[in-house]
Amino acid sequence: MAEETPQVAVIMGSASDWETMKHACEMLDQFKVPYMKQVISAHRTPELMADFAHSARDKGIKVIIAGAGGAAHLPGMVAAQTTLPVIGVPVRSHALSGWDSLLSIVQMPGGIPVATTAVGNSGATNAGLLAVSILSITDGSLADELKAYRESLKEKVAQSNAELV
Ligand code: RP5
Repeated sequence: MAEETPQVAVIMGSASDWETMKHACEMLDQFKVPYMKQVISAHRTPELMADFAHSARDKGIKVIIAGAGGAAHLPGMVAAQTTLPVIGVPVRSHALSGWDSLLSIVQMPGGIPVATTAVGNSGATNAGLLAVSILSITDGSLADELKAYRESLKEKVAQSNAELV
């Protein structure tokens, strides 16, 4: 959806986060929400992170999804430099299975919020859905599509029950 102004920015601390963060992008693709994706590291490219955060709103971005692992400061540091909603996705780390990522993203001191999801792929999927949900506040057709998506989940449960026999 590169031809339209991105409404969501999906950023991640490393290319190694893509396997997780692609699940957020898949949801945005499914709902046809224009988005951009970029590797921006809080500790390797701090100036780029600051430029991105300061200019995001002026560029038309409405929601930022930020994924990172380990000492995962990207979501919090971006949130510190923008008033846009920031959704943090804790990426599963090798050393501590994502506990480090989760705790370093979720425990923001009062004043600078980061909406933190579950660790890993489910968290990234839900970050995409949460971004769609935020956009649906002012976009009725997205709200309808979200309703239809929920119905499809319901139908899958009914179908799986039918297959239990
Ligand atoms: C963080 O360190 C990234 O978000 C990634 O999850 C983790 C490991 O990065 P790489 O060493 O794979 O580049 O900055």
